Formats: sequence, C-alpha cells, structure tokens
Amino acid sequence: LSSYGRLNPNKFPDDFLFGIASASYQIEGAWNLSGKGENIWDRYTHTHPELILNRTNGDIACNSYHRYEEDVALIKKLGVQFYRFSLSWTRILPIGFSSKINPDGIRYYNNLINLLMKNDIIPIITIFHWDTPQHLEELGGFTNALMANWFEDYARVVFENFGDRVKVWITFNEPKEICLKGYGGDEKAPGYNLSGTADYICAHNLMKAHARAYHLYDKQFRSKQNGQISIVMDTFWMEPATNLTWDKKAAERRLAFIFGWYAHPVYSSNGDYPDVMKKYVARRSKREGFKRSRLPNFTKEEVNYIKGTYDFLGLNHYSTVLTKNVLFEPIFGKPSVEKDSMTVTEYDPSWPNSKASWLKVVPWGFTKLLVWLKNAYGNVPIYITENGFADDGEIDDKDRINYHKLYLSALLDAMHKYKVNVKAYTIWSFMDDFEWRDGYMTRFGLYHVDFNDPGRNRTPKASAEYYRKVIAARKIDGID
Ligand code: GBH
Repeated sequence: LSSYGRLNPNKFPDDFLFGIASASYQIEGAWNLSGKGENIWDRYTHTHPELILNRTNGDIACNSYHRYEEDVALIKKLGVQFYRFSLSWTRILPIGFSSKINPDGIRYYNNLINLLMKNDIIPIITIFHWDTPQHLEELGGFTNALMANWFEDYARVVFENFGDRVKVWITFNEPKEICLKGYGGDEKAPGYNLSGTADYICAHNLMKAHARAYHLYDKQFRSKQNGQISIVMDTFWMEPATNLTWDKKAAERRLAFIFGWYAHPVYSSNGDYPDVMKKYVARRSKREGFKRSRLPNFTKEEVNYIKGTYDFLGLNHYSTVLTKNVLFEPIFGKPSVEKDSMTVTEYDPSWPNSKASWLKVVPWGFTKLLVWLKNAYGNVPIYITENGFADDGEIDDKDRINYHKLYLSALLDAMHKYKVNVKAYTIWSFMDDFEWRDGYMTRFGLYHVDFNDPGRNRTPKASAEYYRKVIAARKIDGID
C-alpha cells in the first residue's frame, strides 16, 4: 500500500452497480444430467485429463446446478446489485442447434433468474462463456462461418425465454481467450493449436456472430424487452518497457493487436480491424510466402454491420505487462499473432505476485487502461465485468482484500480525476470454481468451496465481508 500512496476518498455514485461473476462450466457441474449435451470443455477434460492440473474437470464443479438456491442466498448476503452468470449452450440446446430445446435447461435458468429477481438481484447474462456445443465444434466451431447462424438461433431462444426479465446481455466472454488460446493455441478447448491462422479466422467469425445477435436483439426484441446487449473483452494494460519511442509504439501496437483486434470493429468510429494490425499481418504473411494476408478481410458491408453493435463496453481486467519492441525477426516455425505484432512482454519483478503467474498487482495500470479507453472510444459507458485476485483459497484472504482495495481506488481515480464513464464493477469470482487448466488449485472466490466435500460446502472468506462493507458504504477509504 505504501508504494501506492493514499486511497481515493471519493464515493461511488448512487447509480453505480456492484456485482459478482461466474460461468456455467466453472460452477454448474451436472455435466450430463437432465438432458444437457456435451460441450468442448467436457470433451477436452475427459479426453485430455493430463492437460488439467491434478486431472480434474467440471463434471461436478461447485454443483451449482443443484445448489442454486443456497447460492442466491449467499449472493444476497454480499449486498451486490447484480449477479453476472453464463448460460450453458448445451444445457439449453443439447446439440447446439435450436431444433431441440431441453425443457430442463430452460427450467433451471428460469428458476435461477426468478429467485434472483425475488431477492432484488439483477441478472446479467453472458450467453457464451467458452462452452461450445461439441456437435458444432465437430463442424469446425468458430472456424466455420456458419457459426454466426447457429449462434443467432441460440440467442433467439435465449431472448424469447428469458428476455422478459433479463435486461443486460453479453454475447461473448473474452473472444481473445477463445480464439488465441483455443484455436491459435491448445491452452483452452478446443485446442486447435494453429496459431496465426485459426485464431484470426475464429475472431472473424466470432465478431460476425456477435453482430448477428446484437442486430437480432435490436430489431426484434429491444422494443418490447428494453434491455442492453454488448460483448465483454479482456486486456492487460500494456506499459512500455522503456521510455524509448519504439517501445512506446510497441505498447500501443500490442494493445491494437490484443484488444483492438476485437474492440476496434465494434467501438471505433471507422470500424474494422486496426490499421496497424492489417499492415503488420499483411507484411509478415507476405514474407512468409502467403498469397494473401492471414488476417481475413471484412467487406465494407460487414464493417458497417459490426460497427456500433454495443450498448456498453464490457471489460475484464486483471493485470499489466511491460511491452517491448521487436526490431526484426527472421521467418521461422509457425506464424503467430505475437510474431505479427512484433512485440514481446515481460513483468517488472517488483510487482507483487498472485497464485497465477500472469496476475501481478499493478493498480495504476487499471487507471491508465480506462483513460486510454476513453480517449480511444469516446465516452462509452464502461462496465467492469471482471476483476479479481488468485490465491490458494485461504479464508483470511488479506491479499485479495488488498488487491480489490487498490484496484477500486484506481477505478475511482479514473472516474473522478479523469472522468471515465464507468457504471459498474464486478468481482471475479462469486466462489472458488474450476479454473480451466489450473483446475481447482487457483482460487478467485469470495466464498471458499470445499471440493473434497461431496456437498461442496461454501464458506465466506474475509473478502466477502470486505466487499459487503464497500458496497454498503459505496467507498473504500476508511473501510477495513
Ligand atoms: C477470466 O479470464 C475468465 O473470464 C474466467 O473464466 C477465469 O476464471 C478468470 O479469468 C480467472 O482466470 O499471459 O499468456 O499467461 C481472464 C483472462 C487469463 C487473460 C489469463 C490473460 C494470461 C495469459 N486472462 N491470461 S498469459
């Protein structure tokens, strides 16, 4: 704390919303019960257990499918205004297509939504948080342009069934993670591991799918349902590693590659991918002998169709990296987005660590990112849809409290000193959960979950009480 100085003493405005988040595969369990179909995370964890720490999976997870009533009571105790959770596509549509709707899936989410509303907790729904139907993946998943049709059909089922009560929709959680790690790499399902091609193709189709769902809502549901719909993107803040101009440019360029890749087509006034990205991918593709750029082209119609498909900017932010310029690289091995960007990253060894190697505590990076967003995309309302800290799951989680204290202070700085239009803040996560490749070893929850207990007993951590106090006081200064 001392190196950071004083906490921002300001209050969060009266209409500012606080919440918590989760995702279906990470908490629900009941992977093959009540008519749910198989998704790519079921397949990935079952066929490649060696890829997951301790060979665990989400078969049971927190068992929220059976324990949602208790969960809502725990959420209520925090005093949050909203709960952000995701729908399991194959719980609703077992093979992904809207040809067959699973009534138990609809019933489960109806019960959850109704119970939240009864408790004055606003449901914020992520339509897709990484669990693609296995059937659709076998048809190519996000490498198949028809995914836009299938996603639109799924979105229609969801709006028709839940849109009378759900007023905030998120089409996709973190397209970058899906495409870069699931298609470019193999760190996430489906694990194509075709960097520099499949990742760009995935993003291209995914952004079209997002726009289709947005326009569907806009044209056919908005007038009677009166909700909002957008997308959630994640990024580190990219701090130049030195004061040299080329490192400063490299940091900007990396932000264009990692964040602008998705954000520019939606939020910028011209739409389309960032120019610097088009230029760099085309140039390197040519050097590699490709006939055309590995970055696909949007037609003019597509640019206009995707541009402006938002009602807010959903941001997941956890940490910061230092960015360095790469002067020249010979052509070797597989192409990749990182090679295309001609940047590399590193960490400042003085930054405090967490349990996750990628998550360092750098609150000022949060402020800088928010100010950058305001300058890049205007006064768009920003919802912080995730922010959180990883540890071993201790109940007296002082480091988590400290992280949120500092990041909330950095957020207040952005709002009060720099007038960034932030409307909501969300802690990842409601409770400890299945952390993808990290299994159950890395914990983000405000509630501890005992995964050795068949009942998956939940226990509030110190941070749950801290968050409750912050929300009640609507400030962080003087809260301990
Ligand atoms: C969130 O993504 C997810 O939405 C959520 O499901 C997940 O449980 C939560 O994080 C906690 O992990 O520098 O190459 O090591 C966070 C996105 C994940 C983006 C880690 C950066 C680091 C990649 N971040 N990633 S690397």
